[in-house]
Amino acid sequence: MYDHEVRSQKARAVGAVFAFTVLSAFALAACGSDAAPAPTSLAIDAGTPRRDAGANYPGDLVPDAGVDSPDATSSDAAADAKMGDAATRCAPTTSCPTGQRDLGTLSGDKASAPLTATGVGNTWLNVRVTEDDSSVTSAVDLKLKVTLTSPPLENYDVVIYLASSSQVGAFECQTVRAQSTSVSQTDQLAVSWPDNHPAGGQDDSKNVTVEVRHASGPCAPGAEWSLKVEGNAL
Ligand SMILES: [Ca+2]
Ligand SMILES: [Ca+2]
Repeated sequence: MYDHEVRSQKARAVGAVFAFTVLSAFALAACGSDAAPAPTSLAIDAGTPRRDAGANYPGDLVPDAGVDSPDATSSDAAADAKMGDAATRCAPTTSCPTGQRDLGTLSGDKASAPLTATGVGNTWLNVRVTEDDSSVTSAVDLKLKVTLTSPPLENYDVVIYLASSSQVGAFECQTVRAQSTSVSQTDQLAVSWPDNHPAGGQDDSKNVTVEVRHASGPCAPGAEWSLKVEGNAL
């Protein structure tokens, strides 16, 4: 009889501990609403981004469902205020034909130093590709190779437009000459155009517009794409 009572007391004690544990778990879950839930998607939405409590995203940033949700870490407050909206971060700060970011000049048919750029979000860039081999006895086509590297968890693509004339002020912004939509971290493509060399010669230098186009990802601050442009290369 005594042993039975002891066993009953033990059983009640175990039951009480179990009930307390379950209730505590519910209570913690209810109190934990300030901590951002695990992200479910990297798609850009129209709402306000938020920081999560982890470090698994660039800049500790995740796209949200439209609700601002700073986490419990007080040092996040300033960063929360700086984040802005994903749609705003991805939006172009440049335009074409005017307002392109000028990359400079490189040679399309002789060795020259590559040009590079980095940035966040959609960007229009221009590079002047010059003809430098003007020999009348040889025809060296002009060539340009473009390599775009997307940062982790972002996918940027690259589109190339070739001006229809060699004039310094001629730009093309609509007729696509080449594009890459690879989902890997690297987009690479090349374009070339012929060296015309009639009697008297002809300058085949052209403006090439490079559009870095956002495909997916939060355009997280500090998560920069990297662009390299090489002349006389395919
Ligand atoms: Ca890509
Ligand atoms: Ca020529």
